[in-house]
Amino acid sequence: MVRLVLVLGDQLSDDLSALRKTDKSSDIVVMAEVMDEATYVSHHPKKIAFIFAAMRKFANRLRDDGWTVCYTKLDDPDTTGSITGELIRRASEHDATGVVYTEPGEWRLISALADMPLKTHSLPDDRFIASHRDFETWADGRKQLRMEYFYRDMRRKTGLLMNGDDPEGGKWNYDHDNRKAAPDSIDFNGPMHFQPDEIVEDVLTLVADRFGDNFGDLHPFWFATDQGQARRHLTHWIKNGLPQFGDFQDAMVTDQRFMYHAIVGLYINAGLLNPLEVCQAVEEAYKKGDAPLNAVEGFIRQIIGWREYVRGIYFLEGPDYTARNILKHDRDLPAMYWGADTKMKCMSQAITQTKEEAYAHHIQRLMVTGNFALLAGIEPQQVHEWYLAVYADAFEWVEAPNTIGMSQFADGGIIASKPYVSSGNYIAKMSDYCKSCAYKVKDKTGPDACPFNLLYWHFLNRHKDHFSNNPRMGQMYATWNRMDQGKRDVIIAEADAWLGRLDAGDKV
Ligand code: FAD
Ligand code: DLZ
Ligand code: SF4
Repeated sequence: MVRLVLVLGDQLSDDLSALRKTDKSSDIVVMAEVMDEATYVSHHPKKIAFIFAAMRKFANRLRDDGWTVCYTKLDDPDTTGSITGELIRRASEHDATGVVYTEPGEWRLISALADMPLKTHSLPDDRFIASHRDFETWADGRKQLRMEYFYRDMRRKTGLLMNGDDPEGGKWNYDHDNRKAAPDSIDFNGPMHFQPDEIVEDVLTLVADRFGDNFGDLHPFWFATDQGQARRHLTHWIKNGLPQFGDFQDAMVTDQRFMYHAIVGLYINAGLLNPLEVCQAVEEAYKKGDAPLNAVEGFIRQIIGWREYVRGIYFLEGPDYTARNILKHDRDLPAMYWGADTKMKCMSQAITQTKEEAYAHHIQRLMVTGNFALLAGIEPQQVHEWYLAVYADAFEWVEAPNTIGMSQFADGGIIASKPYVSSGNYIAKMSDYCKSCAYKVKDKTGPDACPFNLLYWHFLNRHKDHFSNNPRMGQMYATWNRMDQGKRDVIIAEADAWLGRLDAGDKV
């Protein structure tokens, strides 16, 4: 009696539930590079190469461990082109009785697998700390699903940074220490780079051939593609980046793509690193006195707090979540997101590094490209597709709540209690971008006015019915209402004119 064991491109973990619950002496692992997965959005070539290379190496690792692995390469002449097609083909080849799999991180695949004409057994993805049941129980009966309270439960559950029932240092959250402005220099030289080996080179040739026209640079390719490399990178970052991670977590500096960030999202999400083990290694650095509490707590909160929380929201809210558009935004995503020239220094920095590295850090995603899309009224589904395509760490369970919810407020405030919008002031405070921008951040109106300044008021004005009673936005509306009518009219007219130039495809 043979069962097939599906391992997806973001399930590359030794302790995957589907591998734990099956038998390597009789069952067969199925892994498949397929066009359906490689094209549901126009993924960045580096992301496709990362996943295919890591899949090939993980398949070899399983074979070394005694598994039989049926692996489909993208250019296999017999491929059906989809995960379900490959399972059906392999089932008939091996006379298999059914398929065991760990639940995928996307509703699309969950329903495709459930609809297959094969006997299926779906197991929970217990690489996460909170199960669906845990999250539902926590959410049940709460008026607001605020991450901070969920996070405290995760601290208690994992014991991370706990002294008995109390948080280490006496406080749960040290975020107020983590908002320092851009430093003059950075003494961390970024993520560890790995020289492509033969397996990676083969994948790079394939990806260049098949996906060379997608947005994004394939070369230089330096990502880790197996667990050993990912762990070496983590150790390198804990030693050299973690100590200052907290202080400059929100800062942005021209041409400094990585700042003190960990660049571990892609490795954790694909399964090469285990999230709890990453947090334990970081806690260990604190215990040894190698990293301060604000950095360590801030990092652990991102993983056991935000990462678990957004997954909980994705599964709680259901498959229609990605279609939400409470603010009825309908502008097309401007060409600058796909690399067209822009005069806005902050946007060009975030988008250029996205193109070159398949990476931008959180504040670039939230307060530059996300903030701009929200202020300009871009359709959230186009914004969602963009984020899902361009980042190496993007999988729908984590990307959609961050984009649709946190960044675009399209879910009506399930994740964010107020929209993450700001004028150019925030970017000027947290970065050095404005110093060399063609626009002037101090100009509120006029030919050189920073577009974020114009669009900020345009957003508040056009959505006043929605937000003016939000207690967290009272101050913003009070400032707007205090302005004399003539000034407000000029701002709105200039913002409309600027958006007109954006829509016309002018370089703005
Ligand atoms: P660090 O800044 O070093 O943080 C450490 C880790 O914490 C990350 O690797 C990640 O695992 C976790 N983390 C931090 N913030 C979040 C968050 N808000 N949600 C979930 N996990 C978090 N993260 C993704 O993993 N995939 C995505 O597709 C994704 N899309 C995003 C889209 C938007 C619009 C925004 C605003 C944020 C998005 N994030 C996403 C969250 C965050 O920006 C990335 O996790 C982070 O930038 C990854 O870089 P890093 O590994 O250097 O993280
Ligand atoms: C993202 C991705 C890509 C580009 N290609 C594959 C693939 O060919 N085969 C595969 O098993 N997985 C791939 N993935 C990851 C899946 O899209 C991911 O498992 C689902 O979106 C669920 O998170
Ligand atoms: Fe961005 Fe405005 Fe600053 Fe230019 S002036 S970098 S557009 S915030």
